[in-house]
Amino acid sequence: MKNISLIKVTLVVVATALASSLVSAKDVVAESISVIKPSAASIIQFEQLDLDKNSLLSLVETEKNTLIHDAFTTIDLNSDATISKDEFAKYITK
Ligand SMILES: [Ca+2]
Ligand SMILES: [Ca+2]
Repeated sequence: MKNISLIKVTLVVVATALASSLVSAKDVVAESISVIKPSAASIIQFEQLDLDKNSLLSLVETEKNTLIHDAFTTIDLNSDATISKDEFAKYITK
């Protein structure tokens, strides 16, 4: 009987170790998601502002977002009077 309970204890220890390694793996995933998050959020914001869905923001389309609107000429790197997703992402991640 002693042997069986020893095996049980061993199993519990192994299970606990496995569970904690799963938790730490989750933490790593959560960390990498939080690293990706800012640019993902910016793309969602871009798409919300892009009313005619042409993947470009005009000055009028940015009027709802004061920060973007005020920085329009700064964000518009090639000065074509529209903000592309690339220009937007570069500004947000800067
Ligand atoms: Ca647009
Ligand atoms: Ca541009």
